[in-house]
Amino acid sequence: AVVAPGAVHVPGWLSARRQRELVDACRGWARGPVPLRHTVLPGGGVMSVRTVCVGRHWQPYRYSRTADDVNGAPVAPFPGWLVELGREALVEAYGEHQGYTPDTALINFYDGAARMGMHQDKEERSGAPVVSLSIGDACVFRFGNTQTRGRPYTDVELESGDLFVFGGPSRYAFHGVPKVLPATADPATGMNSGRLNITLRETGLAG
Ligand code: MD5
Ligand code: FE
Repeated sequence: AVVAPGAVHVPGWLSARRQRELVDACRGWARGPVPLRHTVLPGGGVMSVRTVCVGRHWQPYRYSRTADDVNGAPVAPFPGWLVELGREALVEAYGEHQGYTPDTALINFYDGAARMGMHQDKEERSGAPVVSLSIGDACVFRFGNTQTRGRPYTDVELESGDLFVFGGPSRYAFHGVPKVLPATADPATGMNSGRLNITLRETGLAG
């Protein structure tokens, strides 16, 4: 479903097997070289979501090669199979992969109480689309506008296996996750509880 120009939601895109493989890969990255952690914002706020990065490390509000705000370690390399997965996602959403070459995955773990406030993703030096994959508990995803974090916005329920691609005019829309719907995960996906979200990005950061 095209939710807005460039914003495409594909329910149930990931097979159960692929969801399990992604959960396993994310659990591996969560063990190191940089541990899963609650990001601390410059004002002292602590995000309720726990995040680990692959390829490049995101810290408020820039990308780096090393996790300077965690343990200083270089982040895990971005695997070729995730580039291929990103290209498959673009073909599904837009009919062509557009040369998409993501270099970073941000992996967010939401427990039942975790939320993400309305924000824009502006640290990437590339206007390439962001690919979002959801596994585990369903959530309410709030897709907004490019001008303000308030209305108008559209609430979309994202379920395990869903693909969402944000490109074109939707790339810089405000968005957030106001609510996780607890106990909606199918354990067959590898997530017994909580929500896993994987986003693929081209950061444009050299090296
Ligand atoms: C999530 N993560 O469900 C979301 C999915 C984040 C984040 O927001 O920054 O880690 S990414 C949704 C997204 C990305 C880029 C642009 C737009 C939405 N958009 O323009 O709506 O954990
Ligand atoms: Fe975001």
